[in-house]
This record gives sequence, C-alpha cells and structure tokens, in this order.
Amino acid sequence: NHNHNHNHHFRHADSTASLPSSAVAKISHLKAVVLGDAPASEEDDVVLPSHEFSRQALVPSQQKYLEMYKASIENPAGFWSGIASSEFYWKQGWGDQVYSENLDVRRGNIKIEWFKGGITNVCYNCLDRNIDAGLADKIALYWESNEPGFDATLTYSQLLQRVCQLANYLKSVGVRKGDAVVVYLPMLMELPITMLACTRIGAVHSVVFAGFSSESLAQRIVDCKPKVVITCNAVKRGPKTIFLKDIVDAALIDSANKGISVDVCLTYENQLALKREKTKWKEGRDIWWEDVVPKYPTSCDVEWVDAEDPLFLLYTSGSTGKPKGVLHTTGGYMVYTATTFKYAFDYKDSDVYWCTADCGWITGHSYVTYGPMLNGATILLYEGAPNYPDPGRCWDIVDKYKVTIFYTAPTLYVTRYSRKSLRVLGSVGEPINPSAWRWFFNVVGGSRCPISDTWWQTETGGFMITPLPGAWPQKPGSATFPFFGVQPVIVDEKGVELDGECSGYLCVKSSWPGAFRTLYGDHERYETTYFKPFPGYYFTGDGCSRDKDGYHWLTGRVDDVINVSGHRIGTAEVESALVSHPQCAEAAVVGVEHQVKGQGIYAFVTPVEGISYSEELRKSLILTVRTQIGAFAAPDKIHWAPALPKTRSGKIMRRILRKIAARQLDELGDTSTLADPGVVDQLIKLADT
Ligand code: 6R9
Repeated sequence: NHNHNHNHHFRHADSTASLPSSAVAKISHLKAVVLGDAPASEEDDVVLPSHEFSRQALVPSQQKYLEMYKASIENPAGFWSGIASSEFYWKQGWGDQVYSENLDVRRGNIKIEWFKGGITNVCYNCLDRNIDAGLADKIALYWESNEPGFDATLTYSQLLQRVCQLANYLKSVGVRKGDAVVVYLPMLMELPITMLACTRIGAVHSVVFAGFSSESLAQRIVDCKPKVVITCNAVKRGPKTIFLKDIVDAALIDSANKGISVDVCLTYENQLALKREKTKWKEGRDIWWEDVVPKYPTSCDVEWVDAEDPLFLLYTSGSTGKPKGVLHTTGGYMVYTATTFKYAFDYKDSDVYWCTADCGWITGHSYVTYGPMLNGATILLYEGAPNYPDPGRCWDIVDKYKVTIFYTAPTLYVTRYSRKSLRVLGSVGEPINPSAWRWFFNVVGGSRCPISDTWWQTETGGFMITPLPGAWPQKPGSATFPFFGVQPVIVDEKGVELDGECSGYLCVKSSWPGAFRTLYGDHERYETTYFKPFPGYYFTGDGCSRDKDGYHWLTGRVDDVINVSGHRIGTAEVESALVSHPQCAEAAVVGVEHQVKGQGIYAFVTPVEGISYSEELRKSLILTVRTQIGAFAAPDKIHWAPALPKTRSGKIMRRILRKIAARQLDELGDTSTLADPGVVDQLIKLADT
C-alpha cells in the first residue's frame, strides 16, 4: 500500500546544455516515493521532495538549483562576490580580483586565493554583525551536559561578552595576530568560545580532539609552537572521568624535551568532573580560567585581518605517518561554510540545530561553530556520549530542545522516542549504505525529513557534494550533486576525465572559496599529496562512481587512510605506533568493514624473534596504540603474522592483506609475485587465533 509515484516531479531543465556532466540528472523510470507520504521501502530508488517541503525551501526545485549552479560555474567571481558582499561585513573590500588560482603543478606553485585584500574578521561576522541585526537575545548556544539534568544557555550577546573576556586575557599574555593557540578541550561552551576568541584577535587556533593521547598532542604542539595551551582539568564521558590536564602535562613535558616550551596553560575547572584541589598543578605555568578570564572587560576590539590571513590549523591523518596541518584562511572559508550550511540544511531562523560532531574535527569547526554561527543559528552542544546513560539519550536531547536539524554520522543507535521536531537530517563522515539511509529516513525522520548526505573533507572546508533538500530527488546512499561552485570530476588511473556513467578517482577541477591553502610548514607535501597525482586537479583520495542519472556515489578511500566512525586514521600512524613496541618486529594495518564503526582497524603483527604470540602481547600492543595516538585508533584485531606478504622488492602487498582481513580468501588474486607465496597460507591458518 505504498504510494508510489512514478516520475512524479521529474522535469528536465532546459538550462543543462552547457553544464558539466556532474550536475546533470537524467532520471528515468525509477520507483519513487514522496517525502511524507510513506516510508521508503527497499524497492524505492528515489525519494522526492514534497511540494510542501519544496515550497518553503531556499532552493525549491531542480530547475532553480541548475540555474544557480550554472551561474556559479560560469562566473565564480560574480557568484561568490555577490554572496560575500551582501551577507558579510567587510571593513574594506577586496581588490579587482575576486580570486586567483593555480591548481596545475605543471604551471608552477599551487596557489589559491579568494577575496585577497578584503579586510574582515570571522568572529565579528559571527557575533557583532548578528547582534547588530537584532539577534542579541537569541539563544546562540544550548549546552547539554554528559549528566542528564545539567545544562546551560548563552544568548548571542552573552556569548560575545564571554568571547571578549577571553580575547582580552589572551592579549594580556602576549598572544598576537598570527600566533598559534593549541586547544585541548571537550565539548564545553568554552570550546567554541575559545575558537571565537582566537579568531577575534587574529590568533590561529589549532584544536586537538580531546581523545588524542599526550604523544599526539605533543607532536602537534611541536609542529605549530603555540604561545598558549587551553584545556580543562577533566571531563566525564559516559560513566568515565578523563583527566585531560594530566594528558596535557605529559604532552608539555614531551614537547619541552623536543625544544618547544609553552609558557601558559590556561585550564578551565570543569567542576562537574573534578574539583580543582584534585588537579595536578605547575605553578607559574598553569592558570585557572575562572580566576582570570572573568576579570577582563566584556568588550574587545576586533583585529581586522586580510581574507587570506590564516584562520585555523587542523591536523588530519594522511597516508604517511606524520599528521598534516591543514591550513584554512579567513575570507573564503567564512563565505563558504556559511553558504553551504544555509543551503544544504535549508536553514531557517527558527531552527534549532544539532551537529553531534566534536569541535576537534573539521565538522565541528565548519558545522558546529562557524557555519551555523555566521547564520545566527541556535546551536546545541552536547558534551557527552551518545548512548549515556542509555541508548535513547540522543532522542531525549532532540525532544528536550525541539531540534529541527540533526546532523550526525551514520554510526547510529536505536529507536525509542518521537522526533516530531525534526525537519532536516544530515549525514557525514563515511558512506551511508542504502539500508542505513532508509532507516535514518524512515525511523529517525518519520519519512518526513530529507537527508543531506554531505560529502566533504577537512581539506575542503565545507560541503562539496550534497543534496539540497528542497531541490533534488534523493537516492538512498548517494550524496547526489555538487554544491554551487564545485566541479567534481571522476578520472581513471591515468588522470583522464570520465564522462557519463563511470567509476574512478574523485578529483575537483578549479578552486572553491573554502579550499585549504597549504599544509602548515610544508607546501611541498601539499602539492605532492593533493595536486601531483592527477595534474590539473585537486585529488580527494576517495573513489567515486556516477550512475546513469548523474548521481554521485562515494565508495571510500583509495589511499591508506581508514575511516573509523568518521574519524580519519592513517594506517601508517597505527603501524608506527605498533612497531615502537619493543616486541613488535613488523606491522601492517588495513581497514575492514565493521558493523558499527563503518571501518575497523585490522593489524597484522610479526613479533620479534623469540617472542611468542600471547594474549598479554596482544593487549600490550593495543595499549601502545591507545597511548600513542588515542583510544579511537586502537586496533579491533591483531592478526599474528610469522611474516608479511611482500613483493620481491620488499613492498607489503596490502591488497592481499585486505582480502585476508575480510576473509575473502577466494579473492586473493595472483600471489605468485610474492617473494614467498607460502606466507599467505601461514596467515590464513593463523586467522582466528
Ligand atoms: C567531513 C569529514 C574525509 C573523508 C572523505 C571520505 C569520508 C566524509 C562522507 C564520506 C562518504 C560522505 N567521507 N563524508 N564518505 N560519504 N558523506 O569527514 O572530514 O575527517 O577529513 O574525512 O571522510 O572518505 O575523504 P574528514
């Protein structure tokens, strides 16, 4: 009794002739259901936006999307400068050139600039501008504690005061424009406050996810040499207390040993987790936030900066061991995150928006803090674990705050409550498979809410391929079509652009305002990693296919990066942690499909000679990874390996290891090029020990 509507709304736009094939939909004879009419069944290939939804949407039709997309590609300068000048405050306009770019290594250094010469400030645009526009008393932040029953709110004007006090404090300890500030905080209000305070004075924040170990933190401190580190004494996550300050102490000792000492460690006393009396303290260096920050004035002049001045650094995993410091600058990032947020979630002033990401990741930068705040949105911050004290917690929170836009990773929970307030859903971090999509759509959204499956990366700053909820018919599991100004291309291994229905490596042609500008201190690595593999394009590291209707389907990383619950982890990072263990001779790490986490970490380990396989060694190897990287990077499986399968030139054949890990033993392929083909049988025998 499903109300199927065949080809209900599909109409071909006339304006598609000159569009890149990435933006042209040719939908034909698909089974479809209309939003709100009935659940999406396994047979439904398409979910159509309802008239009701589309009527109120910012982009109400496919036709409108195509018009805007076309304008954005044909005249990027006009498209983006129109938005930038009408929706943001600039102390001074940019020069004659809206943007300049070179994405082709054959033509010299890679360079991307947007709005160069324009003078602005992101914090001003997030707070002062919105307050001037009448939002002073609008709730900016709702904060929900790990412990049910503890919460707090800040209006836009209260938030501005808090931000200014911290900004003034930071100036008083010598933080100036261009200085780095490392932030190691959980999801307290103090985290976005800190980000905005840095931005206000032109300092460059480098937020380190508070699940990283002291060694990872130290590595980042050594790389960016901050004037100040900001943390809190402890945090509760679920039933556990995590002593963050102890981790910072160890990191500061570690980085001092490597020649980088930090003078100030500003520490927030998180009273719900730990009293200050119980916190280890280093006089002279450590300062309680509550003792100093509230004493500073509640207003603070803005540091006006160039659009191309750095906004923040965020370290992310690559395919080699050392994390990469992704650098985003001011103007383009501001315009891009605000615009993508607005359109992809069809944002309305009355929305209550909740993104479950931690500010330690890019999603928390662009879509907890900057994008929503630039739009003057009401944002919910949740401190705790999604399943604490029970699996219904997320739905309790949605109901408590009447959340209307819910943006999360596909790694999800159980059904329990009505989520009547929801209007738009978002998904990020990993491919969402069609049945997970249907579950999210039918159960969480009551088959009423469109899903924005947003594909993007730390490097891209904001959404790249995403549905616009009022415009596109959606296919469960597809990120659909590019955002305005984005030209995705799919290339083969030779870098030849593929057309029509195809599958290959996902690249992007031309720049977009939110693109990262360099890897901090290593422009050469920036060029090598992202622009040399396919000259003329930005290479994403992802595989992608395009179906006959023009929809994009992301198929996961094609490099040695694993995606665990939406957290990017380089296999090389885990391997180098494992081999640092005195009893580990060699290690090779691959990703495997994981029911809950999307991908799991699967490690093949060869112990040093004379050491036997034991449960003790297994535990101690896992502990080593936890302490060197963080708990989220702990291998799910240690597979003992007398030796690893290698080519005669000594290269580990990961292809074979991936098949063994997935137990696809009949798909091992050609093993004859191995130096010792017998290794494979040995590994198979040891698979379940
Ligand atoms: C935003 C974020 C980036 C990698 C990316 C891709 C995967 C992200 C996705 C997705 C399929 C989506 N990814 N969103 N894959 N569909 N909607 O996650 O940034 O941490 O840098 O990870 O995540 O593989 O290359 P980041």
